[in-house]
Amino acid sequence: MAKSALSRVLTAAAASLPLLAAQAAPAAAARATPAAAVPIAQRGPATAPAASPALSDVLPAPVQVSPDAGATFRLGPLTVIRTQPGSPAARAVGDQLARDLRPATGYPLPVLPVAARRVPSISLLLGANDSRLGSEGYRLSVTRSAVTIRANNPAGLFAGSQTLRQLLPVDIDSPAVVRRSWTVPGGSILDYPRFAYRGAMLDEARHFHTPDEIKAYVDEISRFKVNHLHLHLSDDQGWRIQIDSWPKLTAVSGGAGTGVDGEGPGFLTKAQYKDIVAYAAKRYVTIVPEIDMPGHVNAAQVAYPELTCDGVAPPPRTDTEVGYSSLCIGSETTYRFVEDVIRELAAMTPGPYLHIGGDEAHATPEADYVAFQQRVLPLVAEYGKTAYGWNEITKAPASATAVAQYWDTATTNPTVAAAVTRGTKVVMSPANKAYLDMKYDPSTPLGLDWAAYIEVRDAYGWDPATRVTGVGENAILGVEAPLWSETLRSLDDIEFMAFPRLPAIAELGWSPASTHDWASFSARLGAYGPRWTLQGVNFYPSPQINWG
Ligand code: IFG
Repeated sequence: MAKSALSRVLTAAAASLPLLAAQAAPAAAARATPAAAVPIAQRGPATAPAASPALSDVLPAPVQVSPDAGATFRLGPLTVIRTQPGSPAARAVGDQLARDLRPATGYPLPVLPVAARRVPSISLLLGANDSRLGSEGYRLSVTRSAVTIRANNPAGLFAGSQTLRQLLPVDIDSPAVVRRSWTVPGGSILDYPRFAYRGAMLDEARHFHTPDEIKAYVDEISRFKVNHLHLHLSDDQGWRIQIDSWPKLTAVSGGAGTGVDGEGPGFLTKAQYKDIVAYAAKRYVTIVPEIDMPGHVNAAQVAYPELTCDGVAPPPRTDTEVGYSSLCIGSETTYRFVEDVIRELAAMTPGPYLHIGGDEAHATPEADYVAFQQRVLPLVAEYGKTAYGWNEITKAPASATAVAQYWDTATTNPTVAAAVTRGTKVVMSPANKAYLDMKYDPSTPLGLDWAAYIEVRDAYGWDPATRVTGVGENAILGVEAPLWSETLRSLDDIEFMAFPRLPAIAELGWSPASTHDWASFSARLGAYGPRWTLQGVNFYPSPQINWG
């Protein structure tokens, strides 16, 4: 290679080195005891380098994998990450990939719009012009000299880069340099999602998870191609998002003493929310905010008694009861409040969905509930968003243009099935399959058990398209794994309940039904475990899995 080309690569490499220190990992900042990068020598007995992954060792399972054993790619100190010329979004994906690969390899991995010939390169290119890929799919090809990810959109490049990370040896997830060969198995992968919506949910109301904890969770869920994070921002125990026109919502119900057992204080300022939205967007995760109503509103009514029918503020609640609160359906103050909240939430949310809750409105008479939804669901559309609510909203005809989140444990629900015939789309979150706050088994120290005990195999062992009578593949927008926080207090607690079950839900949302196979999934999950260990993720080592 011409000296000038080599010197250009090395110069770019040298320029990129300061970046190494610039990235403060949110997880480290979020943990009670920062999980600093432990130098190799102090990490205890060196384990033999784990076997390098096979091309099919990917979570979620790709659509099509074609190994070529003779075409192993070796990542080296001269490797360059090349991105689609003229695409800042592709460049951003390349920069993120470089940040993810530099700590363990110690390589500069410069990100350039071009790569000189014969320099080993990882290329992230657009213009795949392949309709099968849709907006999130990709083609990955690995030869001895190059790794190439092609997609129609940058989201596909990000998805492909998450696959690539899993094709490198487990040590790639070490926060400190590991001296070893960095191989990628040869061959090609064609991949794209089954469902458009693959979501996770954090309950900010029962316990306020900080921005750093939320960002750490975004990092972790995006590795499994989860592309939505639903934030449950209000409930009986707390209000967790700044609303300028109703400032006491956070001043009174976001402060000290709020949350379950009074241990969940805090709220997101608009600046923090905006920062989380931007952080998530870089990982192709769309934030979905939820304000739960007309039930689950005690915290709002503590702050604003005028939101009750008798004008008397209820006492703050720090217990875990549900179904006792209701907005005053006949009062115009209620609808001024609702519209103000929807307007401000829509203005700070680039994503298409506003979740307006709708669950467990046991203190709202049925006719009032429907009347409320008939007024409020269209309001969401007026502010340019698609209304999203728990499946009870399907009692209201206005839900025909909304998304219903199915959390029922039953396999039949005539109201939802009827709504589907009117055009309602469904996100599947059956509480006895997808609720990550359910205990794994009776011995699990955290979580609840009202819906079911959910071990990994239970979370994996269902098909969203056949789970509910009358709710078939075409009605399903996707899946979501809610994590309620009544019993959670830290990022470690979030991780213990989310992993390893979240990858199961992620695979149900991304992979073709034809690849659904417990033996394959559990083997791939077992091989993934050591990556969580290296990252310091506090996952539950389920006895159902042979951990690598
Ligand atoms: N049901 C409630 C949640 C939460 C949950 C805990 C929904 C839609 C039980 N509503 O799930 O607020 O308390 O598992």
